[in-house]
Amino acid sequence: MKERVASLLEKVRNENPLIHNITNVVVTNFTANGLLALGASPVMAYAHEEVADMARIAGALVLNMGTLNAVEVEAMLLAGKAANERGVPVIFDPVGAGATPYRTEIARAIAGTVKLSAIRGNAAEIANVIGEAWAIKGVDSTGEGSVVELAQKAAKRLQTVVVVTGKEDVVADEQGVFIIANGHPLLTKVTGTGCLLTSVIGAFAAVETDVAFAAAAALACYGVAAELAYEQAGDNPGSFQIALLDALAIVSRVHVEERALIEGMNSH
Ligand code: ATP
Ligand code: TZP
Ligand code: MG
Ligand code: MG
Repeated sequence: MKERVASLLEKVRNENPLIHNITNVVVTNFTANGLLALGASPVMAYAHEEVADMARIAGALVLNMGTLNAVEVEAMLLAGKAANERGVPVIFDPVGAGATPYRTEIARAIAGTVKLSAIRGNAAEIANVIGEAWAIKGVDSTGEGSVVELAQKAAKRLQTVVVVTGKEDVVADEQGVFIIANGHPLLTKVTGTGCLLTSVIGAFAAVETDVAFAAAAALACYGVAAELAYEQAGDNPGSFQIALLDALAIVSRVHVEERALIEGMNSH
C-alpha cells in the first residue's frame, strides 16, 4: 500500500492538477503556497460570474466555509453545480460546523445540495453536519468518542467519503476504513493546517478516481511532511509553518515508504 501512496504523490507532481479553491480569508495564501509546494496548481476564484467556468476546468473543486457569508455560499453552490455536471471531484471542509446555527445550517445545505466526493473535518464538525452531538469551540474540536464509528455513520448518511482528522485520521466510505497515524501535534498550533490538508486531498482526488484511497494517501503524505517539518523547525510554530511548506515540496517516495503509517480495512 505504501508504494501505491508514493506513486500517487508522484502522479500529483507529474500532472500538476489545477485546484479551484473557494476558501476562507485566514488561510488563502497558506493554502495556495502549500498546493504549489506539493506540486499542484492553485487558483482562488469567487465571483459568481466566473466560478462555474473555473470549476469546469479544474481537476478538483475545494469548498471551505471558514469565513462564510451569503455571497460566498452562493458562489460555492454555483461552482459545485458546475463541477458536478462536469464530473469534477468536489471536496468540502465544513469549518466550524456546530459553532453557530448559521454554520451548521449552511454545512448541511452544501452537503445536501452539492454531490460531494469527500468531506473533511475534525470530529466535532463531521458530527454536527450529520446531527450528532459533539463539543466544538470556535473552529476547534474538543470532543471525544469513537471516531471510526462516527466516520462510518457519516459516510453512510452523506453517501460520500468522510475524512475525520485529529491525532489519528480516519477515512471511511461504504466499502471500509483507512486509519492514518502520521502527523505532529504542532499542526494544531498553526492555523490553516486542516484547510490546506483539505485542498491537498483535492489534489490527490484530481488524479485518482478511488477517492477514499486518494484521501488516505494525501493524509499519509501530509502527515509525513509534518514530521519532516518538525525535524527542521522544532517546537516553534512560526518556523514550523514555513518548514511544512518546504517539507511538502521535498517529501518523497523514500520518505513515504519509510514512514507512512497507513492501515486499510477494506476492499480498496
Ligand atoms: P482543528 O480545528 O480541530 O485543529 P483542523 O481543521 O485544523 O481541526 P486537524 O484535525 O487539526 O484539522 O487536522 C489537520 C492535520 O493535523 C491532520 O493532518 C491531522 O492528522 C493533524 N493532527 C491534528 N491533531 C494532531 C495530533 N494531536 N497529533 C498529530 N497530528 C495531528
Ligand atoms: N477562523 C475561521 S476560519 C479559520 C479560523 C481561525 C481557519 C481554520 O483553519 P484550520 O485549518 O481549521 O485550523
Ligand atoms: Mg488543526
Ligand atoms: Mg479546520
